[in-house]
Amino acid sequence: MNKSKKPVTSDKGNNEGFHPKEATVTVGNGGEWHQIATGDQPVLTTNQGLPISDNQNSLRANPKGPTLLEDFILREKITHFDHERIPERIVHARGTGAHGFFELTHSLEKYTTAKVLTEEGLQTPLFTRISTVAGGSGSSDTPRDVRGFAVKFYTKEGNWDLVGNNIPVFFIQDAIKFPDLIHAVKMEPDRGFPQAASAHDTFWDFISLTPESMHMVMWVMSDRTLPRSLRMIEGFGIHSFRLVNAAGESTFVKFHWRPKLGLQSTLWDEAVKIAGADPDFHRRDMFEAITTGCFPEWDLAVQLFSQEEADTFPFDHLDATKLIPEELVPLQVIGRMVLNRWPDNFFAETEQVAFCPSHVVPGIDFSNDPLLQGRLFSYLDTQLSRLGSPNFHQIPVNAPQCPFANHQRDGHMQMAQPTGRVAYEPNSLAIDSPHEQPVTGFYSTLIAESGAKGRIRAESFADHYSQARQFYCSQSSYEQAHLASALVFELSKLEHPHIRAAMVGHLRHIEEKLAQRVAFGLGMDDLPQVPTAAVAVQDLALSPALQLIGKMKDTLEGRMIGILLSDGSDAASIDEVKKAVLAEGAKVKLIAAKIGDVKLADGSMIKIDGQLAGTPSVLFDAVVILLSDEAAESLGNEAAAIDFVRDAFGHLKAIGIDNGGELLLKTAGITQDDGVFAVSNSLEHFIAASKTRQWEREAKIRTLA
Ligand code: HDD
Repeated sequence: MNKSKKPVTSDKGNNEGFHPKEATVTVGNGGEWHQIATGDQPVLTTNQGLPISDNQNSLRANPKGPTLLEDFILREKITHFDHERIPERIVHARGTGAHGFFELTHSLEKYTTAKVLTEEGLQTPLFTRISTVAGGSGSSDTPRDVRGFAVKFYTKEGNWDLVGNNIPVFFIQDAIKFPDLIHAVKMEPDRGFPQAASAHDTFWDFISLTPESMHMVMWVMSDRTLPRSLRMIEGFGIHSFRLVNAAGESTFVKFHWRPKLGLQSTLWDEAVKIAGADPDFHRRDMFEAITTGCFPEWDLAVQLFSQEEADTFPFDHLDATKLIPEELVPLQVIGRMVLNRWPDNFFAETEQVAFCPSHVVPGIDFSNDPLLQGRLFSYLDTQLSRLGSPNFHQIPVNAPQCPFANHQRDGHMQMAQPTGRVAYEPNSLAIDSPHEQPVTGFYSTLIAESGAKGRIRAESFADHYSQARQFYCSQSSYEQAHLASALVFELSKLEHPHIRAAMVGHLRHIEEKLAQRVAFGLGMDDLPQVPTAAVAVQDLALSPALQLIGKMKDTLEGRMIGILLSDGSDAASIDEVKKAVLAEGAKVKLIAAKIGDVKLADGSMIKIDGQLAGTPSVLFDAVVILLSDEAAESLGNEAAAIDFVRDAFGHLKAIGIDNGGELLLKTAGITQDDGVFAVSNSLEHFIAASKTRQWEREAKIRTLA
C-alpha cells in the first residue's frame, strides 16, 4: 500500500496510486460528489468510475509517435475541460457569495403570513451574492459601479429571493429599456472596451437622452459606488412589494439592508490604485472576514405604507427612480442577516446560484412597478440560458430546503427519479401525490385594475429632477465635491462634446452650482441650454439620511491597519500599536522592504505579512511608519516607500509615526497636519483618527470640482 502523503505524480507511467482491491468510489447523492477510498488517497477515476493508472501521459502509437484517438481517457478529460465555462451573467457577472442566516427579531404578523417574517427568533438559512454590474466575471472589484445585493432565503415555505442593489433607485422606469441601458454601459461593441467603466461615450449618450436616469446618476457619481468593503454597503430591494396578511389585506413594503459596520467608501484615486494592487480586494476582504470568524452582518429594515399614504407622497412609489425618504416613512428593523460560511466551491455555488425576483413566498406579493413586472420575466429566462436546463432548481445552491414536489418531469440534467405512473393533477390514482393547497398556498392579492390598455407612461412618473436635486443638496460639502469631480472625470473621457453639453444641461435642472462646477472642470466657457422638463422641479425637504459620511461608524471594527517597518524598528512600539489596533477589532498587517523575517532593534525577529512593492498603503484604512533612522534614509530612495506614505496622506488617512517615520514623511515632501500622530505620545488620537478620514486635508492637496 502506498503510505506516501504526497499526491501521486509520475512521468514514468507507474501505477503506484491505484489499488483496485482497496478502492471504492461513489458518485452522486443529490448532486454531491463523494469519493471514498481505503488507503491514504482517493483513487483518481474517469467520470464512469474507471480507475486511472496514468494521469501524466496520453496514449501514443510509440514513445515519439502520434496520439491515438483511442485514448478515451484523454478525450473525456479534455472534453469536460472544454465545457467548463457556462455563459457568464450578462450583468452582475463578477460576484462574491456566502452562506448565512436571517434571524427575525420583530414579527410582521399584522401585515403578512410569510413565516420568515412572522416567527420571531426563527433563523432562516440563506445565500447572498454581492456583485458589480458592468464588468465581466474576471474584472476587478473596485470600478465605479453599482453593487448588486441578492439574497436567497431558504424559507420553510419555499425560496424567497430579494434581488436588489446598494442604491435604492434605478436608472430606468420601464423594463423595456434595460437592454438599451446595459448595451450602453458595457464595452462598446465595435472596439470591445472599456471594461467595467461607465466613463465612455455610449453610456453618457444614453443617459443624456434618458432624463429619468438623473436621480440614479447622482447616486452612481457619489462615493456609494466606491465601497471600501462589501461588508460596508447598504442593500435595497428598491421596488415596492406587497405584504399580505391572513385577512388578505395588503400593505406596501420597501426592504433595506443596513451594515453593522456602517458605511464606508474609498476615494476615487484609491479605488483606481486598489484595482492594480489587488483586483480581488472585495472578494478577499469577504473571504478573510468570514474565514477568520468576523462575520459580516446587516440589519433588515422595512418601510411600510398604505395606498392612502402613498397617495400623499410627492412622487409615485411605483416609479423605481424614486425613493421614499426615511424622514417620510421611518425604517423599522425587523431582523438581522449574518454571513458565516464561505462556499465550498465557487463555481457550484456563487456562479450557479440563480436569483429570480419572481421567487416569493405566501404573504409577499408584487406591486405594479413596471420595472419589477419586466424583471419577473427576465430572470427565469436568463437562468435557462445560463444554466442550460429547466432543472436548475435542483442544483444544491438553488434547491429549496423545504420539501418540494410537483408533476413537472424530465428535461436536461434531470437529477430526480420520480416513481409511479401519475404525473398530472388532479388524479385519483395516487392520492399521496402533490395536490394544490387552497388555504396555505401562494395567493395573488386581489387588486382591481382599470384604465385604458396601451404603451403609456403614467403622468405621475414625469418628475425626473426633484429627487436628484434632493439627493445632491442633502450631501455634505465633501461628498458634493466628490460627486462633481466624478462627473468631471467621466464626462472628460467623452469624444463627443455634444453629449457633455447635454449632460451639463440636465445638471442645471438639478442644481445650478453643480452645473457650474462641472462645466468649469470641463473647461466649458458657457453653460449649455437647460433641456425642457416635463414638470417643474420641486424643492423637496433635505434628507440627511442620504449622506454616506453621516452613516460612517465611529469604529475600527472590520478595518485593516498597515505598519511599515524595517530591520532595527522598535519592538515595543510595534507591539503597542498592534495591541491598540486589535483591541478596537481591526486587523494589522506588517510590511517591510523584503518578505520573510525582520530583525528588530532588541534582536527579536518578526514575521512580515507583505512586501512593500506589492502591499501599497491603498490596502489599509490607516498606516503606521515605524523605522530605524538608517532604514528611513534608505527607503527615502525607494519609490514604493515614498508612494506608500504619499498615497496614505493623499487618501486622507491617519498616519502614525516614530522618528524614522517622520524622516520618511519629510523625504516624501509631506507637511505634517492634524492627521499625523507620533505614536509614542498620541497613540489613542491616532486610533480615533483612523476611524474616519481626514476630510479637511483634501482641499489642501487636491483640486476638486
Ligand atoms: Fe437585474 C441580474 C439587480 C433590473 C435582468 N440583477 C441581477 C443581479 C442583481 C440584479 C443583484 C445579480 C444576481 C446574482 O447575483 O446572480 N436588476 C437588479 C436590480 C434592478 C434590476 C436591483 C432594478 C431595480 N435586471 C433588471 C431589469 C432586467 C434585469 C429591468 C431585465 C428586464 N438582472 C437581469 C438578468 C440577470 C440580472 C439579465 C443577469 C444574471 C441573472 O439575471 O441571473 O436577468
